Amino acid sequence: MANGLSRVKTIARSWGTAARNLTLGRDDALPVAPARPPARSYTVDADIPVDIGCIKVFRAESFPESGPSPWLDRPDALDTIERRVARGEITARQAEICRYWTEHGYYVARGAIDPDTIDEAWTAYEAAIARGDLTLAPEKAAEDDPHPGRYLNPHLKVEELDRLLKHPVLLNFSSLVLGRQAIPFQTIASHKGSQQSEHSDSIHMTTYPLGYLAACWVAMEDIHADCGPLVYYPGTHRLPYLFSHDVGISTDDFRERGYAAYSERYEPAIKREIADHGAEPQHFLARKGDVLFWHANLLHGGSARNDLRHSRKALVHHYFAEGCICYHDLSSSTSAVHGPVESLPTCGASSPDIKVRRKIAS
Ligand SMILES: O=C(O)CCC(=O)C(=O)O
Ligand SMILES: [Fe+2]
Repeated sequence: MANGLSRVKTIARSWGTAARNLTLGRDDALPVAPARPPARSYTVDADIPVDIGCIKVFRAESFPESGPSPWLDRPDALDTIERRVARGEITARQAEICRYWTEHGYYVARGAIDPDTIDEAWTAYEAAIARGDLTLAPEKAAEDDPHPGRYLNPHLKVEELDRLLKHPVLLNFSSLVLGRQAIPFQTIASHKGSQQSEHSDSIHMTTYPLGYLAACWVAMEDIHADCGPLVYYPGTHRLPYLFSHDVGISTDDFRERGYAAYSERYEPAIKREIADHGAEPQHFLARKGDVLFWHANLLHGGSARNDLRHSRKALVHHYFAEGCICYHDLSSSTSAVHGPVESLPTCGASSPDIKVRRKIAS
């Protein structure tokens, strides 16, 4: 019995590691469709201009503190919303959503995607798996776990998923709350709950200036309370951003120990933040086609799967905004959205008028 239990624990642990490794920059710990070469400009729209080619270490502490913050994060957000409605730039309904976002850092759009689109996308995903175009790792939470693991960026292989990532409702919403054009970056498809520890996506997908990431979770079926729904903590987007440096993960630590360092230092720090601020969890109990959008810094994770038999079919999308440097703080690397490392411009080449940024950590 003890043996059986420890085997289950080992499986759960290694599965948990795999889940955490589903980080969102260049990592390849989980099955992933090969990335297409993107065509992003390197122009950075920041109060303190920075030349991407001059950055040596892509970590938060390498960048100056600089705005502009996304419009809904600014102290005058509510006034700006009113002015924009008065000028007819946004509707009264959009204004209501924006006020909600400013205060809570998320928004639930019920029935945002019609059931036929959902079914078409999921059927195409399953067909690609059945054809062997995508191979999912088992990521078993226990020996009798019937569902396969997550898959990173299936939209690169399945056209219907690519269409869903670029669905106007999702893109328009993300652009509205970011205040800049949203750039589709990534999809993660899952058959089951991730049980991923609470985190802010900003340690996995960081932007300079900060805050220019939006995520959404699309329910691809009705979500059962015992399947390990997405858990999120309203209002936590207003807490300070927490990066590797802040929790004592050095670049060497991450290079040598990878996500062991993350689970030792970052995950407990986030749990402490949640406890210290008395943040209350909410669970996304959804109907097929419902979508939860969240802010770059909203704390969230995958809750416990109380009943392993229940699936939890979902697609998570992440969108960056135009005019940012996008990087992976943990591994100190640029995001795949900027293309291959070799193709990054040299210092001074992309923005001839910006020679060096203020203070570059080496
Ligand atoms: O689906 C989940 O349980 C968590 C997903 C997540 O945190 C993410 O993709 O950012
Ligand atoms: Fe996340």
